[in-house]
Amino acid sequence: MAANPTTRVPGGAEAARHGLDAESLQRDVLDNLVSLQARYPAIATPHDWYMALSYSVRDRLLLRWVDTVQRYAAADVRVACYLSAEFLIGPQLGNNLLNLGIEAQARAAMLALGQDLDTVIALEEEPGLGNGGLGRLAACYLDSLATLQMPALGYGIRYEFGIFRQAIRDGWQVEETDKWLQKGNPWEIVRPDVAYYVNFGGHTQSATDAEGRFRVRWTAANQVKGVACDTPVPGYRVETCNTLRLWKSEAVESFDLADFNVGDYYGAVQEKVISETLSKVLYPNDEPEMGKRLRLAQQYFFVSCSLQDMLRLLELKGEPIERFADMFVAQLNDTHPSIAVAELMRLLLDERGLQWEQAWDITRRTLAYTNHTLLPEALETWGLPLFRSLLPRPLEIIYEINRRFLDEVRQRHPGDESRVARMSLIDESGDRRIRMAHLATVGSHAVNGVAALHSSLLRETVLRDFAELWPERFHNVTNGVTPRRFLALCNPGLARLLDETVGEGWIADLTRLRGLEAHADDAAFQRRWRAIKHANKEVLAQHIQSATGVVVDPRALFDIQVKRIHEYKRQHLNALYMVALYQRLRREPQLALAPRCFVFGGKAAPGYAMAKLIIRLINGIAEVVNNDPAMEGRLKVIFFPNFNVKSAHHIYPAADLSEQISTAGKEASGTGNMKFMMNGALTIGTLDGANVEIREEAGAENFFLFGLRAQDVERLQREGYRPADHVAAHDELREALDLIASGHFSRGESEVFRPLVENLMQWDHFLALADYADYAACQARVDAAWQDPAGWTRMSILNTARSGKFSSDRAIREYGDRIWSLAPIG
Ligand code: C3B
Repeated sequence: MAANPTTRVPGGAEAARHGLDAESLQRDVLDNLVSLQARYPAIATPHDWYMALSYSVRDRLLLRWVDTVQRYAAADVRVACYLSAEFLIGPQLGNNLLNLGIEAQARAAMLALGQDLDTVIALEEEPGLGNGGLGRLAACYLDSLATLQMPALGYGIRYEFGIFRQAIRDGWQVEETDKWLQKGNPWEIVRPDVAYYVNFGGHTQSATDAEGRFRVRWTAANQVKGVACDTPVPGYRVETCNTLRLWKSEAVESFDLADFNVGDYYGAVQEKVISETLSKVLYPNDEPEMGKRLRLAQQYFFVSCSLQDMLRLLELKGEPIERFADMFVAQLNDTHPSIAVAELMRLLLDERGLQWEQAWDITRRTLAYTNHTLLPEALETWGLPLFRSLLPRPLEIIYEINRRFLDEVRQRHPGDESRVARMSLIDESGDRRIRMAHLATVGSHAVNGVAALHSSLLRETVLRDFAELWPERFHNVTNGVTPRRFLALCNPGLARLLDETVGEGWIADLTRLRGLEAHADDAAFQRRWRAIKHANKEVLAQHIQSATGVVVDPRALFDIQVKRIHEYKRQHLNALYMVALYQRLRREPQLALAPRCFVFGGKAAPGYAMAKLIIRLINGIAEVVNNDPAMEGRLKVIFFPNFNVKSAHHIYPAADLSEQISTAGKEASGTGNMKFMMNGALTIGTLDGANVEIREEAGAENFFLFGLRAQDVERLQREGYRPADHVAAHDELREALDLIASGHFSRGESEVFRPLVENLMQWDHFLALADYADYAACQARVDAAWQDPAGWTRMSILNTARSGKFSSDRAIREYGDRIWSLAPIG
């Protein structure tokens, strides 16, 4: 990990102006403090120092950035465009210092200026431009693409307000606006000259053009301008610096003027307000009924800008339109950008005058689709009236795609009209809706799931008919996470030990961690391993205390579940177990159970009442347990507010136990599970998502497995599941539910948790009660294993050692080989 500045100075000129040594950095920070922040050191605020340092780091990225863009423009290479409505990139400064290899120099420079680097880094606002797993995955992939020196661009939306900030009041989640841009964003470069217009509403007309060709003209009711806002994405210790290009919406000036000239000043202002609202706010997921129209407008807006940008880049390369798919591949991150199928067709047909067959061939060769969920409520569909009123021309194109596609289905399966209805891009069963997953599948040359189990379930269930029709198009690419941010950056203590033990190469080749296996039983090595974990737990304990006021003991087993709050993820299963444990300890104070600290973190969608009630329950349990003197030194319960990338940096390295307890078949992959594993946590989990592969890699003996399998879940639900039977059969479970229902955890108000308890007793859609007994038994095995420190440490070391597969570098190589036909050009 030691910095090696000499290999990273691209040229003498840069070396002179923006040297990577501490002295040049120090000089630039001072310069920037004055010239950009208009401050001198004596009166500079900590934030001024943050800005001055960040600009100095950005300057050091610029030459690489400009150079990379030039290389891509000149080379005859395919560029991967990652289209995603979310990029949860997390704080940039620390990561950019790491990737440039100048952390030590920056530390020295800041010290010479009387500033502490860690304090300055901690000031950065989190760019929360995503909800959770899907958005963070996109950010990890950008890091790997740059590190592997693959030509790539990220395309998304520059939300003015990212995911809400979560505060906890009286145990309830309260949402606060995320004003991440309030103090400016030093990483962003706005490019007013890179801008496109996007149509909304209005009507279409068909006519024959001068050459006698059939053309459609879309007369829009409204146009919005998208302006490019770029963020540099430097690879780890390489010259490549890719681009994340996010679109900000603006009103179209000429529209305003036209209205203004006819005297409709307020109308003009109104247009402007609507246009500027488009990229205002990120939609929290799991909210089926909210903000529909604006959400669809956002999707079309960023997709159209991105595709127009790709067409412009093709022209800059001097390539003809026929070569579009040779020069670009666009990965659709879930269905959110799936309107790209219709929009690319529209641009090729209406704007470039191509014939249908040729346009369709280009479109299909360009696009590829990643599915991230099988949950029916999360599969996007849009009602026809809404779609038509906003996007009349894309809708016509979708109809025509569907007509041709269904002809193909009918030819293959004559007379099978129920298959035709199942596969149609339009769901005609109720009010007619467009099925975006079908649109994405039909318009792509490759479709993939995000873990082996998920990809097979995808082929067997949601996209079964499509997998039958085009088996060769279906792939699996198991997710991965970047070891730069989620190991090297967030766990520097462990990173140093890894450097020393297996050499520094692990950061760019995570499979080298296998070299740790030889040390798994070495007592001295184990002691160092435990000391590092302990130090990380002390750091987390401090953060916990300042966030919640609760003091926790780092010697306890840190049992952590951090992720979005959702019934399928089953935080309530964990909560039931805590209540049972609490009862046991109250009843039998002598029980030889290891002290445990349960930590939860995660946001609930603002409109998801049950998820918010689960947060309230965890906080209710925390309040009772943490204030009960009999639980002192035995049990602590923490809800860590506002879990985000920034706080994740302290959480993963401090975990002993990683809770991955979703109902089998429901979690597509999970990526938090991988971050915990890398940092030496053991997993308690179901056979769901990537847990299956984590267990395979770690070895069954180093993983705490429990619960129903996906096929059991399916059978149980098919045959009629009766949750009450499980409660009747398990005293401890019944008592836990009774205690919750009694108001014990809601300050005596027995009404508060009634909806949760009743829902479990009657429906329990995610089989928490069916899995309870096995989960509790598995937790007892965890307890026993923890009481043997040498055995536990061995398992912890082996988990880190065998986490190599879960690097996003491996995942990106697979996308490159199997889906994009894309090689590094480093
Ligand atoms: C998530 C899934 O829920 C996770 O299992 C998966 O690991 C990640 O995507 C990344 O693939 N997901 C999400 O965060 N948001 C969605 N809308 C759908 C899936």
